[in-house]
Amino acid sequence: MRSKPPTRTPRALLRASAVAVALAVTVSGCASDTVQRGYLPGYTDGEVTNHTASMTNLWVGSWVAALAVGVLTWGLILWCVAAYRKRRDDHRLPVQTRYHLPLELMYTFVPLVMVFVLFIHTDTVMSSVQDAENADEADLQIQVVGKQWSWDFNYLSDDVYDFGTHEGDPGSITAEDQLDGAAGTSTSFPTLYLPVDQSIHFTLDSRDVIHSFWIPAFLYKQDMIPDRTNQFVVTPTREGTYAGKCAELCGEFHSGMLFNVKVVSQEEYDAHMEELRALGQTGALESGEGEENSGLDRRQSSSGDEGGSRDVNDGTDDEEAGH
Ligand SMILES: [Cu+2]
Repeated sequence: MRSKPPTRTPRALLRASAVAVALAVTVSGCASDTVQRGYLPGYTDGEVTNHTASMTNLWVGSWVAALAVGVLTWGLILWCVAAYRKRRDDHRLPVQTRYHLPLELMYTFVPLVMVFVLFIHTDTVMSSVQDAENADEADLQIQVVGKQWSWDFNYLSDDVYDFGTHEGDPGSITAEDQLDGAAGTSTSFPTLYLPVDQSIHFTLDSRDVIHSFWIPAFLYKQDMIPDRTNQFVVTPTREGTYAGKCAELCGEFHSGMLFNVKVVSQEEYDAHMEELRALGQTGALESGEGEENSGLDRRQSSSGDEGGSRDVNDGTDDEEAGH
């Protein structure tokens, strides 16, 4: 390195950056769908909800902006290291820059502008998701109640409800377990039905501790807090079955607090509502805390005796057969 003329290094750097830029352009041009989505979950045949596109754009845009700032910063650092390195016959202290007002103003305002731009974009997407003004005009009102360690679904617009029961040790296989519908298999999880292309206003509550309602494919999660109701509005746009889970460490069996989401046609959704009505699950489960709560009683009784949980497994098996 030392023997090379000093102009070589900047030129080499320039060439390296040119190659990097060319590579980036090539890679982004033929990047797979997964890469273009910034590795977020998604499908090639359509967006999962009316929000997933804007969320993906926000995510990818933030990374591109961060990368651009990073490349510029790393480039300047490397350039300084190379261009202003100590030469063999140079024994003087370099120029020391202090109290340089324009530079310090730049250091202050450039990050402020960057944070502000990120904030504006985040706020725009967040407000469109929470959509508090249009909550009442949504096609459907659904209340989800988190509990240790399962979920209750109140289909308020249809005046029916469904409930999940706590799986003792999800994923474990004991002698009592059967292969079909055994504890911890996906058929025993509660299933939330949503009609495709209908706007749904979710209200989220908790019976006991803080949970978090998360459907990874919807790219959104929100906390469920005791004595406080959170809400958001979403329109599922792609039929399919998706996984849902609790995203807040809520106790011993937090990892088993799972549910399924089925986005189905309006006819299938109506049929499922009729199934729940036929099971006598009309009205809504209370969402507050307390022993008198019907949902909690149900959960305790069904997790307490073997017959109760068998009934629930049968119920979910029927749903599976119906799809
Ligand atoms: Cu939880």
